[in-house]
Amino acid sequence: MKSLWKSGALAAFAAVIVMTSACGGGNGGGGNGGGATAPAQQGGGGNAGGDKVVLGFSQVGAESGWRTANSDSIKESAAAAGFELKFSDAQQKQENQIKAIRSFIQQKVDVIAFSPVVESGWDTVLQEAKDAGIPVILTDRAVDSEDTSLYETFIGSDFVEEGRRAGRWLLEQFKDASEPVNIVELQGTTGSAPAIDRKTGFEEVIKDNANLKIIASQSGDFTRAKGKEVMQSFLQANPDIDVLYAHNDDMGLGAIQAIEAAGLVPGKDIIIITVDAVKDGMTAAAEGKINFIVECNPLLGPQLMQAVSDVLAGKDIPKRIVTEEGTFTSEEAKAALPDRKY
Ligand code: GYE
Repeated sequence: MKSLWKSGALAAFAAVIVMTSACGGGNGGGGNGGGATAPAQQGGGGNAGGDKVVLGFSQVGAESGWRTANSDSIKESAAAAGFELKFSDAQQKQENQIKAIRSFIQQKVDVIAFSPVVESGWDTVLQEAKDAGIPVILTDRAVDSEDTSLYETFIGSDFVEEGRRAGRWLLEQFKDASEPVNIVELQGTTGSAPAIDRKTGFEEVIKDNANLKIIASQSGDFTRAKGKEVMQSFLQANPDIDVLYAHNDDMGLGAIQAIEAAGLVPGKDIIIITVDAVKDGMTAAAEGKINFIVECNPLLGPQLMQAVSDVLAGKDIPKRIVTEEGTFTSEEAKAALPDRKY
């Protein structure tokens, strides 16, 4: 099955090599520059002759600042690589992603890439892509399919490690605590890889100190509005919250509004840890409202385009490509903010 699509896509790939080298760029080239405006989406299917590589991409949605930066990176990098991008927004619904993937299969795109909103339930549609001879690349979020031959590679962060980073910082902050530290947790989208893994990694580390207790944990669906709403209910039910761990900046920013509305000072009365490190999160950290941010890099476009090229060229690529990232305290956020691209 593999060799079928590999040979079929070879001519298109040769064209790409010429185009990228003519631009003098390669994929890391000027894709994600700060003030650059996102290029217009490549249009619908004028390339039936196969002169360009056609990439179908099914995005999760537009739920957060991270997602916006991720979508921009993919659009910019596809344009820089000379690919025709068919971009589809699933509005956080798995059924929409499945529809989009089926439509890409029908359109006979060269490669399908997607960021799966949740981990489970992909085997059937992935098998359909495989049967059609179309390679699939996962970006950002993982699937739990046992048959890993259903996709070429998974490019994205190590979410368990992100959770551990959040936990390690907290453990260190409260290493001398002799009283219970009450933690509330805003989880990401239920069933999504980052929500599952960020919880797992965090819990794994904080269990070393029996005083660190998660007293409430609920999904805020990775959005600001839900983060605010759930934090309001946390505050009503629990008079004594010491720490908020939010699985992304946006939920943390929504929660900050709820904390301020309750007459409390975010970052002081309640210690706040988030994940992502997008501009709005970093700004809140620089202001001292968020105490610690674990970085999750959304700029996956260049790596994705490279993987598309490699797969079509028949190269063996690693089954897992992990994004490198760090962490920021308030002070570090202040220093990093002026150069932040997203
Ligand atoms: O952290 C969150 C977004 O899957 C890593 O999704 C991504 C997460 C990110 O909505 O802000």
